[in-house]
Formats: sequence, structure tokens, C-alpha cells
Amino acid sequence: MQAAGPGTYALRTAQFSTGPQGNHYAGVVLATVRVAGGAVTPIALPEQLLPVADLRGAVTGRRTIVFSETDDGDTLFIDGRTFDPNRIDTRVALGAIEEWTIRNASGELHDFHIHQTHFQVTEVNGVPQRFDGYQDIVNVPVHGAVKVIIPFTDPVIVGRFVYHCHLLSHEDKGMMATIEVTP
Ligand SMILES: [Cu+2]
Repeated sequence: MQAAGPGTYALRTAQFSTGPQGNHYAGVVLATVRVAGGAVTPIALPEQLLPVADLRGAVTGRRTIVFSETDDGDTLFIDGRTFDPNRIDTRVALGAIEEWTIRNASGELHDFHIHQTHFQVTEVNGVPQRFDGYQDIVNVPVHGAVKVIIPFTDPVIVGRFVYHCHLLSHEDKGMMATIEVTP
């Protein structure tokens, strides 16, 4: 990135549509940044990132998760159910490395986020994805699907936690589920 000289800059969001059943956002100015003073020396970036394992050859099980919603968009589901913190929706044994297919059966964008562990995204709408590391959130396209490989291998994750769409109004309207990792 080229260094910005002194002056006033607008930080803008892009305009964005989350799909025919979703929301349409105009671009807005989020902030105005005033740059003043002399140049500083940039921090050196590392030459190489830490190595991470490609999990594609290590899958021990598979499952499919479906995101859906009512026509009015007021109730949202994972596998046909709204969130209930007292229910365990998915059980996994520690050590499993699972490939999850997350399907979006609705006409608006959702994303998949899981607590406690990261995952490797391997496919988006059937298109293989380049492996360049792990992430903890991924967009699930309208009427589309993504495949991720989730390592449930770190003993510190034993216990109950959640996975959900990370659009806050969606998780509030039910699009969240529980998972228990057992020793
Ligand atoms: Cu959502």
C-alpha cells in the first residue's frame, strides 16, 4: 500500500446486496481520517508465514449442515431448528477431523462461523479452493454450498460451544446450534 500523505481521507463501505431475500446496503462513509505529521518507517513484514497442515487427506467423517429461513426472513434455522442452548445438536469425539458441507437453502447470504477451532475451506459451490491457511468464518452463497474441514483435535476444546451464522440479526432469530466435543 502506498503511504498516504497529510490530508483528509474518507473510509467508505462498498455497496452490497445480500441477495433477493436479503438486504441492500448503500455505501456509506464510516469514518473520516485526518493524516498529519512526518513519515514513519514501516514495520518489516515476515518473509514467510508459519507452516500449516493441509487437512484434505486426514478426514475421518462427514456431515451436512443446512441454513434456511422462513419466507418473511423472521425465523432462521440450522437443520430446520432454531437455537436452543439446552439442546445438543452435534456430537463429535475429540480427535475427529470432519468435512462439513454447509448448504444455504435460502435466497440471502449467510456465513458459517464456529467457536473454539478454525477450519480449512476446500470448496465453494463445487469449485475447489486453493489451500493457503485456516479461517474461522466463510460466506455461504445464496442457494449455494461450501465445504470445510474442521479439526476437532485440540484437547482444550472439549466441552460445549456453538456454530452459527455471524450476521447478528440472523443468529438472534435462531440461526445458531450447539456442538459437544467429548474426550
Ligand atoms: Cu445469516
